[in-house]
Amino acid sequence: MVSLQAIWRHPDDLYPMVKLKLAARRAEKQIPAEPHWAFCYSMLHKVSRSFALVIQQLDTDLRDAVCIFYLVLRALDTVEDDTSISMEVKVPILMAFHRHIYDREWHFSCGTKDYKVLMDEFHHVSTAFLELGSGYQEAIEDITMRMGAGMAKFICKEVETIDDYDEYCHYVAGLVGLGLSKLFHASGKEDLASDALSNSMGLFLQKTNIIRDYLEDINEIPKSRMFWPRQIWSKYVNKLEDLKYEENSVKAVQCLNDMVTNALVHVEDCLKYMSALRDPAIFRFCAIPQIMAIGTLALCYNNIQVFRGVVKMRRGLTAKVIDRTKTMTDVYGAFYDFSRMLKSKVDDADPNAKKTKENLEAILKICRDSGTLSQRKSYIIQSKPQYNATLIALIFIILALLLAYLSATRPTNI
Ligand code: D61
Ligand code: MG
Repeated sequence: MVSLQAIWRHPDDLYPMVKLKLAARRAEKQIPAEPHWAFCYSMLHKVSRSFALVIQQLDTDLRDAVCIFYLVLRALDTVEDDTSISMEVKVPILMAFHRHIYDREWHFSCGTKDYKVLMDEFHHVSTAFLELGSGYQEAIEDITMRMGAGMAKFICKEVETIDDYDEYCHYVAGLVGLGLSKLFHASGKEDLASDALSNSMGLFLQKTNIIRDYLEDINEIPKSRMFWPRQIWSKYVNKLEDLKYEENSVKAVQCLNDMVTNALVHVEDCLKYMSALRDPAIFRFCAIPQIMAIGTLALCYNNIQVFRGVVKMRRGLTAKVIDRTKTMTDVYGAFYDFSRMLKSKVDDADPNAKKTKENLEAILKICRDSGTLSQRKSYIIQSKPQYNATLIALIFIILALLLAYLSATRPTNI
């Protein structure tokens, strides 16, 4: 639940949050009638972290393909992530997964909670997959095959170098970018984007996740999962887990800032990719997660909390991003705002300060050169709340309703 205090601090979050809540409720009600599609869409809402909402607003046939693409890869990832399956069992499943999606009889039980339901009832996903157009099916099969092989390779191998890190992120997220570009092209709505730009879209999102999820991944039971490359963390500590101990706070934050600086390299490609999109729904689908990522990086940079608990963007700020992202002007504006916020956090004593500032300057320049910055409403998070007329009116309406409700339910023992 959102607290009254949060609304009081950021009153202009309220309207986009209510709007988002209503849109989410509407989306959940629009579950199709056929049981396999009903299963797929209700599963999408349960297992996707934030992607369900953006997938839901695509047009019908592309939406079905992206929904199945998501569920197939989420199932593959559930196999990868289940640390209780032995290597001997896991590797052959990952390698053959692209063939299992054609087989309505196949299933493999693993994962927990909603993920377990997805795996146990996977036949609904295969049934829906078999109803997609062949262009969509081929793209999904190809990416599933390559991702499965890549995940298998990293089951027996640690992320040592920055090249390993880029390679692992290519398998689990860059390939999603390549697959989505193929699906967009197959829908007839977009030109085919280059593999390099599509890959960067995935790398930027995945690296942001890996940075933000340090603590969750290191504390994973029965075995911690480590994706931060040794080539980076070994400059600061002897063991990756040492970053979470209080005595290493200074080193931990420096290492974190190094990781953020590395992720920022992909922004230029991402902006290029998004600027070439034509369809408004596809554009929003791509742009919203990217803006959330740069916002998350701005929040994580120089922030020791990454090693202590969960660092996430405010729900209200997320709602605002979803509400305001419509055109490339909005994207340049958001990247500009969050990059400036990040730049203001750079301390000259940080070992990578110069590199970080260079990367940020390059992003700020692209945004400025777009010539569109003056047309937008700034995201820069106001330090003092502004109580406008709408809010005051709203408070009066709520008070009036409350009063009416109370007087109607009051016992009438006069
Ligand atoms: C445009 C729009 C969305 C895009 C894109 C371009 C390019 C790439 C991506 C989305 C993928 C970004 C993945 C970032 C989140 N990372 C994960 O979920 C990790 O799992 C990776 C393997 C499964 C990928 C499944 C996926 C994700 C998003 C999709 C999609 C498929 C299909 C369509 C649309 C979006 C991560 O998961 C666990 C966690 O986040 O805690 C992991 O295991 O590392
Ligand atoms: Mg995984």
